[in-house]
Amino acid sequence: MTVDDTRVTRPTLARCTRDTPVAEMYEHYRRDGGVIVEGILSPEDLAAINAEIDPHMALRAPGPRRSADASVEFHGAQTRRLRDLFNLSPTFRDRLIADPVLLDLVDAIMLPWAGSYWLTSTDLIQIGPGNKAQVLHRDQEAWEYFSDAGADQLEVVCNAFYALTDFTDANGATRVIPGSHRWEDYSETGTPEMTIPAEMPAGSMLMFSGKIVHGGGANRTADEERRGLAIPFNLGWLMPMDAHPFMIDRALAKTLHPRVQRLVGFRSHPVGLYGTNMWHVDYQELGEYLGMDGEAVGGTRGAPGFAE
Ligand SMILES: O=C(O)CCC(=O)C(=O)O
Ligand SMILES: [Fe+2]
Repeated sequence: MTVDDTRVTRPTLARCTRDTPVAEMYEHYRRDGGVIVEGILSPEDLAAINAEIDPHMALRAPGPRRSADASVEFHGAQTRRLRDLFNLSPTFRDRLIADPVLLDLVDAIMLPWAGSYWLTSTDLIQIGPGNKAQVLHRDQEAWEYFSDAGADQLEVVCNAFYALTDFTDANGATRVIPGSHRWEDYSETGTPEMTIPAEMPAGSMLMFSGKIVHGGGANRTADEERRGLAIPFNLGWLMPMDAHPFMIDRALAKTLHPRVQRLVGFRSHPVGLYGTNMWHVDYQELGEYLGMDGEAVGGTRGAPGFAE
């Protein structure tokens, strides 16, 4: 398969299913800056996650809560957000985040650039009726330097955005500008007219690049809540947002899949410097030091088949 390297904006995003080969998903992602994977969650897992989240969401007021929260334009005045999914949802921590289809796709995106990657955060974003469209942005702006560096540099962050309810144009489906990862000038974030809604049925996932312009859509319905789950991943040598090693109890971490343990800081990160680990204890692999069962897995720079 060859990569279409034109700078022409495509008016749409490709749709795959969880049976589509990951290499093909990745090709779509590279060309358009994002790809939709329909039905990545089973109906059972979707229902279980929603049921686990419901009681916590019911207690959460809309709008920013703390001084450290983003501005109201970014957070959303009628938007409820919940972080800390590892403690709130067993189905999230044991199934959604440990899904090899998800992690193989993130490997394809991130490993050409670093030996490992972190889970940046878990962000449940429930957009309520009347919420205005979110300000258009690129997620990599969180690591300021990269936006000045422009398009021709590495992938800093990719965002796996799960629809936990149906995403429609009317209820606030994420808006994206396909192809905006290839723009010359990253100070440009386009206009709302250039965006398309990532409409998708509940249980689907939109994987999009930190370089693509996007934002939550306006919820123009009278009574529909749009529930999404953002789980971004950033390169191993950049700082993540959520302080997971301080949020997840060590006993709980022991129950996680080894691939997931590393995402949240309970395993070392292999790097290219003569086989050295980063995030270790006196040269000992962190998982070993902490008594995590099983082998540290994955994390080879330039996963086979996905080299540039
Ligand atoms: O809620 C959405 O659809 C997008 C949210 C988003 O892009 C963000 O908060 O960074
Ligand atoms: Fe975003």
